Amino acid sequence: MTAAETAVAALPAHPRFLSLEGGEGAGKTTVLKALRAELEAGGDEVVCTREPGGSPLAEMIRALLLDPAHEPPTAETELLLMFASRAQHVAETVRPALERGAWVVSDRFTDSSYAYQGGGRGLDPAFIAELERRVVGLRPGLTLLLDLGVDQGRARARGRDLFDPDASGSGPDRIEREHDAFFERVRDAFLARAAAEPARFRVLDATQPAEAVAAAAVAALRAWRDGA
Ligand code: Z5A
Repeated sequence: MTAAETAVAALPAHPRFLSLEGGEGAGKTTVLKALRAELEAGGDEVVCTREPGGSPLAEMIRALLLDPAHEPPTAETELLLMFASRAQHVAETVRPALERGAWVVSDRFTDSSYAYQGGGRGLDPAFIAELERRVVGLRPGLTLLLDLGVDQGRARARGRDLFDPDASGSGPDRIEREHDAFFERVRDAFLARAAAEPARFRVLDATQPAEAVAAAAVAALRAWRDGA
C-alpha cells in the first residue's frame, strides 16, 4: 500500500452515510427507493443523492462528463471532473445533511472512481487515493455493491433505453458506449475493493428480480445497523 492509500484507509466512515455501487443496469434505482422507505420509517430525514452530480454545479459537471457530443476527455480529465463534481457534492449536499443528522444515500461515490477511472481506464489508484484524501475526506459507513454480469447489466440498460428513452435522455451516454472489456475491468475493480474492505462493503446478487434485490439491500442495512 502506498502512503496515500494508507492515509485513505484511515478516512472516517460516517455512520449515516450509505452508498450504492455497481455496473450499468444493476438496479440501483429500485434499491435506493427501498432504502429511503426503510430509513424514513424510522422517522429520520433521508437525503438521496447521486454522482456524478448531487448539487446544481455538480450536475452541470455531470452533463459535461456524460455528453458524447464533444471531444473525448483524457482519462485524467475524466477523473478530475469526477472529483470536481464530488468536491462540490460533498460540500453542498453530503456534509450539511450529515451535520444536521440526516441519513445520506448516494447512488455512486468515490468507489466508482476507483472502479471506472482506476480499473476501467487504468489510472494509478495512488493518484485517486490522493484526491480522495485531499478533496473528499470521508467514506460511507456502508456500501452496497450490486453485482451482476456485464452482459446482463448492459441488456437491462438497453431495454430501459428502448422502452423509456426519457429515463436516459437520448440513448447511451459517453461512458455507456465503452466496450465490454472496459466494464469487465470495472466489475473486477469493484469486487476487489469489496474484498479488501469487508467491514464497509456488502456484495448483493443483482441477478435476482428487482424486489428480491431490494429486500436483500434492506436486510443488509438492518443487519449493519444492528452491528451484525
Ligand atoms: N462514473 C465514473 O466513471 N466515475 C465516477 O466516479 C462516478 C461515476 C461517480 C453515470 O452514472 C456514469 O458515471 C456511470 C459510471 C460513471 N457510467 N456507466 N456506465 P449513473 O449511475 O448515472 O449511470 P449507470 O450506472 O449507467 O446507471 P444505470 O444503468 O441506470 O444503472 P442503475 O441505476 O443501477 O439501473 P436502473 O436504472 O435501476 O435499472 C436499469 C434497467 O434495468 C431498468 O430498466 C430497470 O427496470 C431494469 N432492472 C433493474 N433491476 C432489475 C432486476 N433486478 N431485474 C430485471 N430488470 C431490472
